[in-house]
Amino acid sequence: MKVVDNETWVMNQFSSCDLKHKTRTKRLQSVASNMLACPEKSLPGQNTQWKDLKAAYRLFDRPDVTHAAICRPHWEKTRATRPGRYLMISDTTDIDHYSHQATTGLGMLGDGKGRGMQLHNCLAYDCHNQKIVGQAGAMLFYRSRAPKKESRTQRLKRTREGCYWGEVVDQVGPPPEGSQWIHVFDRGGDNFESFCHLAQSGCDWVVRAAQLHRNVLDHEGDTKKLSEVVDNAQLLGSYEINVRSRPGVAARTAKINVSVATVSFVPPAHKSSYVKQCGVNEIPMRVVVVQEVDAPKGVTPIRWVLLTSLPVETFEDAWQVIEDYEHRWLIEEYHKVIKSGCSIEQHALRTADRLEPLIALISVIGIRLFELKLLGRNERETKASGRVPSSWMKCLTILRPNLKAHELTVYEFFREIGKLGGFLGRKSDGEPGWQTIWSGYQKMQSLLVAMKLLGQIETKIRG
Ligand SMILES: [Mn+2]
Repeated sequence: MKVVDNETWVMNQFSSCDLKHKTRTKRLQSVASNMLACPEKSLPGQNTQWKDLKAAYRLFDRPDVTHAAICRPHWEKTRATRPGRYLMISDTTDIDHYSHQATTGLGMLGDGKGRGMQLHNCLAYDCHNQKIVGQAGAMLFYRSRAPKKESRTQRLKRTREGCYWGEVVDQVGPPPEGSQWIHVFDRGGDNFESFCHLAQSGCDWVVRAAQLHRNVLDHEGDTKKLSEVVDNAQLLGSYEINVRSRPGVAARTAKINVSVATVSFVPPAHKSSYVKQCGVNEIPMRVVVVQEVDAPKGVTPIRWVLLTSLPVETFEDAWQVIEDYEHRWLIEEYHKVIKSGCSIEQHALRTADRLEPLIALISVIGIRLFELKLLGRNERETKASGRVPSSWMKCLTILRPNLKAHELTVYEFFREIGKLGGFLGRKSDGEPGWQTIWSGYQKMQSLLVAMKLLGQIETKIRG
């Protein structure tokens, strides 16, 4: 896959956004380009001309410019996967706008002191090519305070956060012919309703169990607590991992047992209205148990209980499920990109309605930045020239005249970008960190802007 330059990328992502007026789509593209040039800045820092800034504010103020309208073309592109195996990794993150007291329409965060909204994202990952495909779906929601004396029926009627996991599964939809999509959820997504959506989605899943006290049917059809099934799961094999030290806990080599069981989930005694009407009564799945044995005294042993629709017969099968779950770091990293890389929480707009489309734009821009970050890691053989935009290559040649830029691999190219941001690149330094690649990318972007301006001045003088 070729890395396109920023302008082409912005065109590909946003030119087909339906904002009910062509000039708005054009404006969105220029706001996006300005954002990509310095993603960590605020809107006034990105749109330095007053007329551009005003136009950006006006854009986000239009009722037709919504979160979904901006993201939809990107989502559709992401969902058109080529045949292969893909992970659909979801998670919720808090967008905290506590520091902007003037913004209205925000919800509650954490213990009720924070103000902001929740962003639930689904990220598509191509297992074979080891790369991010894009965002496959997302939803924004506002947490409301539960009424003081809430009855069970009231609680079941109120839209709860657990619902969004399933709703985003529906939004993402079924995979195209030849593609296998595997939804990956952490414990936040473990509720019966989510599994109803998953079972009907045409997708597979790997979900970390949160509710071990729930009743399930074991392989003989007897009702048991999930925790009992976990304790009696069949051992498939074991492995050892090195666990790094944490404050108060020494580093150790942990011995991990991997076991498996077959269960069926059944509806809980108190059903939400969705569960009542969806008609799902039994959801068969496998339980993969990752359990540390002989942990030292005072140390909480590692334990993951993973629920999956994937077939698990052998240790290798179980290993695959564990590996799929371990890819969750990608969504956590993506949330870091949009929060610290794109300063999503620093944007001060007057109402939540205007923040929503801005968050949409940042979410898509964040995919681009995240892709660039991961790209270098996996391409240690391919030559960078022909893969990265020629303007980037030119930039590096100007900034590092002694470097044979055209002989670099993609991996080396991004290491050099990291060096522009202060990465030393000695043997002991490992891989350049997020912040250094970032600041190197910034330097390259400012040089690109300068080169473009210089070109315009030259044409003017010649003309
Ligand atoms: Mn989570």
